[in-house]
Amino acid sequence: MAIELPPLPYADDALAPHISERTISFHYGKHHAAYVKNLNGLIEGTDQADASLVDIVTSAAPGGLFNNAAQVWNHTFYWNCMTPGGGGDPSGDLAAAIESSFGSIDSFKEQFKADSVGNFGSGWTWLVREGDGLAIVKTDDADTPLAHGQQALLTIDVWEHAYYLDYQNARPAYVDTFIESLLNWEFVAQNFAG
Ligand code: MN3
Repeated sequence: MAIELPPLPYADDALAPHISERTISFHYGKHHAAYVKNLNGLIEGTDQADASLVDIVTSAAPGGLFNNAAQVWNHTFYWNCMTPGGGGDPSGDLAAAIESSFGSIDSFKEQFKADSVGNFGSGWTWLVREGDGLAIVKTDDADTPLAHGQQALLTIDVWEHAYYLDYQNARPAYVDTFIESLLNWEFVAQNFAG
């Protein structure tokens, strides 16, 4: 059974003006779709043909199979980390865990922004569960916490294709907008509770 491109959790234009329909059409419709297509080409006729996406990501050696599988998983997770009318602050147990690990919600946001802006080249910045607490980690290229036994709670895609059409080289403005206007804290809370 082939790996499928999951539908977006909102309409193509739902994140505008922060992330335009044009960015979504390339990022989801071209980049994400291409990772799915490439992955299916790589597993077709192999003993991985019926494997789950998570099994492929966690078992693949470094290389094309891992890169395409991880990028499929990372992007699906990323789309869910945003929602129209997002932003604001977390609440409940998640808020308490963030305050415990980072001092305050604002400190978390500052560190997440600094790490996202400072992630050199193409990659991802994540909030993950680590031991009894939470941590911010950066990954390069297609790499993903899933491959390192860490539970992802939140991510931002900082590859240029995620923001170049809307923000050009102004990655800090994209990261600010992600945190202030798009971040889906409800999804983060579900992951935290799961
Ligand atoms: Mn991307």
